[in-house]
Parts: sequence; C-alpha cells; structure tokens
Amino acid sequence: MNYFIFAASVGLTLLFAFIGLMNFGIFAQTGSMFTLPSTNADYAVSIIPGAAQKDSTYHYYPPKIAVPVGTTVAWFNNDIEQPHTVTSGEPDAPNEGSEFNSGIMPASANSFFEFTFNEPGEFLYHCNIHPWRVASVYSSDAFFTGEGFKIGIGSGATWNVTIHPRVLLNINPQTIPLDGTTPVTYNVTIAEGHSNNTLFSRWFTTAGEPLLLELIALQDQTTSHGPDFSSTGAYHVQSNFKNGSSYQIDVQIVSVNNKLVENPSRVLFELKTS
Ligand SMILES: [Cu+2]
Repeated sequence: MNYFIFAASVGLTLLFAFIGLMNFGIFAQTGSMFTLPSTNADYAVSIIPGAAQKDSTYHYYPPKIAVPVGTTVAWFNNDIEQPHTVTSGEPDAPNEGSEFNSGIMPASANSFFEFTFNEPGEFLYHCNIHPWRVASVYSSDAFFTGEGFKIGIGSGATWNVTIHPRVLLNINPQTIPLDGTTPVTYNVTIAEGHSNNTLFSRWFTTAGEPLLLELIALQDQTTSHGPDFSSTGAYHVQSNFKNGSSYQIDVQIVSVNNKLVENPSRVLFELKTS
C-alpha cells in the first residue's frame, strides 16, 4: 500500500513536472510571437529571444527599417526573462537617449515601448544593457500624391534596396473617410518595369486605416504576411526587388464596410529603385 502511494506520488510529480515543461514551452512560444496588447502603433519590431547573448545575430528584428514620417513603431520585448532597452543614439554617444528612451523594459510578456517618428532623418538606437548591436529607423517625408491618394515612401522618393532593404509605404486614400474602425479593403498589384510582369497581387483589409505596406527586397519567392497586430499595423510583401528597376504599384479600394465599391478609387504609381 505504502509502495503504491509512493509510486503514485512519484508518478504525479513526474506528471506535474511534465505539465510544467509543457507550459513553459507554450509560454516561451507565445512570448516569441506577437500576441499584443492594445496599441495604436503602425509597425512592430521584436527584441528577439536570445537577444541578450553576445553571439545573437540580431538584437532587434528587423534591425533596419525605413518608414514614412508619422509612423509609430512599437518594440516588443520577446526575450523572456531578460530586460532590455530601446535607447536612441549610439552606445555612449553624448546625445544617447535624447530622442527616445524606453528605460528598462521588463522581462514580461507583451512588454513594449513605442515612439512616433515625426521628423525625417536616420535614427540609430541600441540597448543600454547589451550595447553591442546598433539598429536603425530611417524616417522620410517623401510622398507621392495624385489620383485621390497620398502615398508616403519611407526610403525617399527613389528606393535604394541596398541601403534600405525594407521600405514602408503609407497608402492613404484622400477621397474615403477613414474612421479607424470601418473595414476598408485594398487590392494591390505590383508589376516590374513597364511590362505586364506581375510580381504580386493581393487584397488587404484595414480597420478604417490607410494601408501600411512594407516592401522587402529578398532574393526569394514572393510572399506576404501581416498585419503586425491583430487587426491593424503594417503588412509585408517580400520579393526579389532590385536596384536599377522600377515597380508599378496599382492600388484599388475594393470595398468599404464589406460592401463592394461601385466606382473604385484607383491609383497607379511608379516606385523607382536606384
Ligand atoms: Cu538588450
């Protein structure tokens, strides 16, 4: 009998230890993804699991972004049990932290810091606790207007894919009232050059917001993902975008409040690369 109780209690202990490990695994996994608190941010940067280690390839991911002026970036501490900071400037620079500084971001799930880039320029930043990786946000006031749209271009009017492998576009229809809630669906088609070589075509829905679409130059197959947050934030399209080319970006408002638009607003603009 005693032996039975002992065996049962060992069994239970092992079972609880196993459940504990399972929970930890699930927790760690959730922590590495964007399960987000409410934020009005436009773009998510992750402080990645393992960021505290010196041999980690990245501390922040993506490490380098280019966004239109007015973009709010949110950094999430996804490195479980490690505090980090998001501190403007280079480590030990005299102006360190003068543009923005998160202070210590606690090592808890969904801990985040956000900052709106209202001035154009290149903003380097680093972590005060692990000051061996510098990341950057480039902010540009370049934009295209026409055909009822204003399109902010994070890289500047011409996109240099070597300097800025990622560029965020802010596609803002001027003829449709955006109330921050009513769903608006955009159809985006991207073609290379003046040919009909369509790289990409997809519908994107926002919650009554402009469409934030990031182009990522990667020599890989064309794919898309997003948005960064549960129903808002940037979408991303990766393709073999390259310098010495131009991309025809065709945007149409397909539906508002899930009703098809009869005379869709449509813009076709050209994004040249260096
Ligand atoms: Cu850090």
